[in-house]
Amino acid sequence: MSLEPLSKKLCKGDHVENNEFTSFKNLNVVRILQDKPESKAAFIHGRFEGRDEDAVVIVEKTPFSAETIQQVLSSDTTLTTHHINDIYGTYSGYPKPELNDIKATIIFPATEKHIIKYTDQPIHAINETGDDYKIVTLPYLKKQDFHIQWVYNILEKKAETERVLFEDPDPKIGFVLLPDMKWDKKHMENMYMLAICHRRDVLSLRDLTEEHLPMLRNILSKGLNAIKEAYGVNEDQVKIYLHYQPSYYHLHVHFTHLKFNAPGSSVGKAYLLTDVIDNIVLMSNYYQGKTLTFVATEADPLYLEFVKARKATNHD
Ligand code: G7M
Repeated sequence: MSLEPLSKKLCKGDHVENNEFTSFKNLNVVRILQDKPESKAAFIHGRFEGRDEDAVVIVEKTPFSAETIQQVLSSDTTLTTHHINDIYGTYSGYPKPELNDIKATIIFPATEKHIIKYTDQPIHAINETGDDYKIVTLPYLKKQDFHIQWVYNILEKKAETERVLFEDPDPKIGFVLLPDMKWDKKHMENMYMLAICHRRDVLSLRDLTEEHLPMLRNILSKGLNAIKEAYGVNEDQVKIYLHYQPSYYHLHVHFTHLKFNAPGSSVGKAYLLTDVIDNIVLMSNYYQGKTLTFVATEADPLYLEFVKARKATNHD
């Protein structure tokens, strides 16, 4: 299969904007990693014809919008009948292509980790104590490459510059606020913004202490202000949280519309920023001692580290 990049293969250090596709031409589906009928999304492992690298493609049907619904419900949309019974009829409708868009996310080249991340698998809850973090999680994280190019591209204004909504450049308490790649910016009720801090030495919630309170409060208040000014969404309509475990170990905060049931916004993953601030005010080392429960897939290397560590302890 082949997706056709506009440019040649992206090289290390190349400008990221080059890795752009104009169609799905030549993309071969290797495997459907996950099919999610409830969110009308599918996660695909693909490969370009004549290329060795893997691709992960996520396709999602987009919601209807008030601006275009009249055009969808017009004579341009042809209908084929499924069933008619008295006053009830069901049909398949075929709106014009421009009204029938899908959101596509393309990760190319995709790593083994991406493929594992998007593969449907059994999941498990892990209760990670403060000691578990020091003995199992942190050594595992230290073996990983902490370099997160897409994050540094944003912070260094090499990518997504035009999407940045707000920036506080302060190196200690500053951050960049921009739309999460999951948000198409068309539907306000799916609003999904990301605040990425400028500091590079904070891996996750586990590292946070009272030293970080000024940064956390800054992200909370300036993030909410910027969202209200730009999108007219009030602070009491925004859910603000951190993920634990995150996918990327450089501290960032999620801002989503309260009406949006965003992936990863529920118990077992999301920690409200206001709770985080309060807990740290009560006890500076709260997140170094607290048992944190997270959910991991069976193929997640961190889950496997925990299985190994638990086995070793049981044998002691
Ligand atoms: O689980 P974690 O807290 O690490 O979430 C990371 C978030 O970053 C997710 O909501 C992703 O959708 C988002 N994200 C990931 N990438 C690779 C990008 C990107 O390149 N640009 C933007 N704007 N968001 C991203």
